[in-house]
Amino acid sequence: MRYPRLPITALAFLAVAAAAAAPANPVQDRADVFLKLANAGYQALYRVNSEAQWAADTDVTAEHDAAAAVAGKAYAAFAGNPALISEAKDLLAQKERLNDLTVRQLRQVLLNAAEGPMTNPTLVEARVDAETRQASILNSFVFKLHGKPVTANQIDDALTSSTDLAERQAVWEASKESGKALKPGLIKLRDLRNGVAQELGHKDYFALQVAAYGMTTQEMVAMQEDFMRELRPLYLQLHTWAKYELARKYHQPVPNRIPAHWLNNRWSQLWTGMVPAANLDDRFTGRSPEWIVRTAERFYTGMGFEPLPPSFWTKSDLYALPAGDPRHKNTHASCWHIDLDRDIRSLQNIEPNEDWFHTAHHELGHGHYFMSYTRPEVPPLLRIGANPGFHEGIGELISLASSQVPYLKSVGVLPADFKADTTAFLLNDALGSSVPFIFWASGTMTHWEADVYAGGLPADQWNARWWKHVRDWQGVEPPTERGEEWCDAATKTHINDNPCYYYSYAVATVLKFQLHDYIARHILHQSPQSCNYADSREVGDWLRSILDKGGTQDWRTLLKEKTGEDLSTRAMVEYFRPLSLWLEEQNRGRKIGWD
Ligand code: X8Z
Ligand code: ZN
Repeated sequence: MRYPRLPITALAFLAVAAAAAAPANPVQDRADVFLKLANAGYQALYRVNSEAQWAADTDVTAEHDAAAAVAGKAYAAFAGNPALISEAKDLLAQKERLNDLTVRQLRQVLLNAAEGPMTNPTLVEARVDAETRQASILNSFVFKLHGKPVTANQIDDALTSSTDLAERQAVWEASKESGKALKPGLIKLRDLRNGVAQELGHKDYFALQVAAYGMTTQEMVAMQEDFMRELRPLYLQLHTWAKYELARKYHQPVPNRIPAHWLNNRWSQLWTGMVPAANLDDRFTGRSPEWIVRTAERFYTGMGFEPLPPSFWTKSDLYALPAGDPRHKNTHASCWHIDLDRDIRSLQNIEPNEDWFHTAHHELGHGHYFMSYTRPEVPPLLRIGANPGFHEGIGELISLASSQVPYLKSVGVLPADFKADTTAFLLNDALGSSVPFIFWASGTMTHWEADVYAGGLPADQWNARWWKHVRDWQGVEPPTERGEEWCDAATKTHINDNPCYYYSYAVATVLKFQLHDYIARHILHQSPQSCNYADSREVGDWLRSILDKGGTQDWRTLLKEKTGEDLSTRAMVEYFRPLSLWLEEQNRGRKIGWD
């Protein structure tokens, strides 16, 4: 196979033209010329690649897979071109003569190149093929329960509603079948991903991903452990409360760790549905999936965000397929900036329930982030979040805002005369959206992927290590022993298609409380536990002043400038302080924790 090469002649021509202008700063001018070409080529090939990946993710067929692989290689041929790499390196070696925006773009050129460095085309080709194959298995996997096909939504619905522990265990076990099918591809991909990262001097793929934060693996893991240390007292109280509550519900003795199939989420990442006084699922019955996503969009436009373009509504793939539909698509949710311009699409499987209500708000957060930084001042290479956690955090913030009682009343999810039990809502919020989530994201997911990618953990220890992390960090255990014939980590979408990224969701969770705290106290002058941003232009303006920067500023500086703080769990701990006091009262006399 031959790859298209960067048109070196064009580069040389532009360089000569720039030199002829007798510039005052020839290095800056050379960089300007280079980046003009690099941005244009990047945007063009990014679009071609996204279109092909979109088709493959929303309709798994051999033809779409083949096209996705070809497009992935064409993109790498440009983004990982050796001429591009050496020019970016050469210019960065003279970075004191370049402005900050230029340096940031050149660094991004190298980060993009490291995903498919064409200094080693055989390796890149093997990676693209293996990624395509893995996505195809993931996106077309058919779960079976008692021998019959079930959708991921049906699995989640059964775990939300069934009170029969034997049935819950059968459903939970059915949800783990995909891991077996995905393990061989993941073993291959671990080596290929590490290989591409090492080609440009990164230690491994985990190190390449955390480089987007300007951090090392050790720094990122330490930061995640700090989050958990600071939130541990609250988590232990919640864990204790939850296991007593679940033991009562299922008429079982109180366990030390919580059996995974007692919780409603397949990975124990969110502990939803445990607080009847704050359970909203019935409130969505009879609503249409379209209402969910239109209501989410209203939240953003009400704050003065420009509406998503008409093509969002015609080109997105937002709704669940019925069981047995011949089309297969990814069962998770995502939002895509197809052309780094105004072609923005979301892939979801929306059904009218609380989970999808929050997910729709989350996804549109990505969409409005894309819209905000798509402007001439932000070059295509920097049409990214301040860091990946910022991108995840905006949707999480709006998801938090959309779960507050005054807002739910304003959109009719709750009746106007609804008397909220504030403790129940706070408890539901902690369990269902934030606190156990940190121990899953910062604990299990981050540590397992660091072990696998940075630590080179042998594949015959993957499942044992997975459950060690689940037991140690989350205080959860499997219903029965899980041997190495399983690969329970691989049942999580991101382990396959968004590797070494999940700590970004923990960053997003911590960040959402910081942003929310600032908005509630300094813009709205309301209580963080009960405030309503709906229709506030002032909140919208403040948020847009963060989002419209894209990747043009250092994330730490931006956060400090906007909130006066460094990244910190302070706001999250304070938000739940009233709950901590309540939990200590409820748990008096109980054994706290699992050790
Ligand atoms: O994957 C997502 C989004 C897509 S970016 C729906 N989230 C994580 C997950 O579902 O595991 C949102 C929060 C956690
Ligand atoms: Zn997201």
